[in-house]
Amino acid sequence: MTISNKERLRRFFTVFAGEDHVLIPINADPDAIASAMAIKRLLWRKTASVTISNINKIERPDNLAMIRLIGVNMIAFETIDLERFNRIVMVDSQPDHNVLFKELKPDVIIDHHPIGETNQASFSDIRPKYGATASMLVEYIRAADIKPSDKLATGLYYAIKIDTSNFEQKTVMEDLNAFQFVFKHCNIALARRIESAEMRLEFLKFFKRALDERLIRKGRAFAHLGNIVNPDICVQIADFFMRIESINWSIITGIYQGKFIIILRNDGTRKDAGKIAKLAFGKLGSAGGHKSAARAEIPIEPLEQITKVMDRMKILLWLVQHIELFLDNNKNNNKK
Ligand SMILES: [Mn+2]
Repeated sequence: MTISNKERLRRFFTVFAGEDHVLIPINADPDAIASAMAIKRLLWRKTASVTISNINKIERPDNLAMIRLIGVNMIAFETIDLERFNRIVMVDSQPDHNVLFKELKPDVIIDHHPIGETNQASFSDIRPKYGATASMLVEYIRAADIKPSDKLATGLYYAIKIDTSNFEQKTVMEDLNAFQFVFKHCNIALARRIESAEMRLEFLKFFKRALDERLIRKGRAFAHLGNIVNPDICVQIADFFMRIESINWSIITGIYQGKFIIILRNDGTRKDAGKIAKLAFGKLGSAGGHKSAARAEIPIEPLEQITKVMDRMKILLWLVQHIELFLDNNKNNNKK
């Protein structure tokens, strides 16, 4: 039994009355943020107030840029007085996704994750085949004959791109249709700015360290960043070295939450980063990946038996010696 988008929208609206104060608690990522914005737009002038509240601390640079550039107003969940609200709308999540959500009794759930425990929401629209909740919300916006503002459209555009990994992951025709619609209304310059905001100011000192302390041997770039604030920085620096024409491998490490993080990248020609990571580090910790990108994580404790983990130069030299065995081996095998 399928229902039309107009009928869905009608049922959604029946949940709300003019005096309602609506709370949208989200686990803030682009899909949840854009979906919450769409709900706010749908309920504009239909309820007394709509408040978006993030349960998580937002750290990813692109998410921060999205919030700032699109102008999303969000209130941290811990400062929210739940008594003030008589309606709860959950988007891109279900109550069993989070302990904080479990306490809430949502009146509306709109989500694309697999259907969890039976929920008591008076309106529930869960379509797991969709790549993004934002695509579902685009259908509501269209059914309501709303022309989205360029900021809302840009948010939805970015959400669909992120959740489908540029349509490389789970995507249905409906996602493409939704994308095509928001594309017409979005501000591409704004979207580009959000997408390119991958760096945080405090990352720059790690770039400096990587450039100062890098080792380059046989077209392979190595750098150890020491204690890092976020493993993303290793990924960014590894990708950065791969942009140098003469570099064909880049292996960047750092220490994060008691683990030695190793990020491997290569130029994708007759190389297998995932295999190298498993061979070199699989016995010491966890390792895996694809042909051109891989990652390994080794607990610090066993590593301390092998080398001086806190001595940046020592651990870098250990890493280079250790992995070169496998890299050189792999090279010879491929030549045969
Ligand atoms: Mn999502």
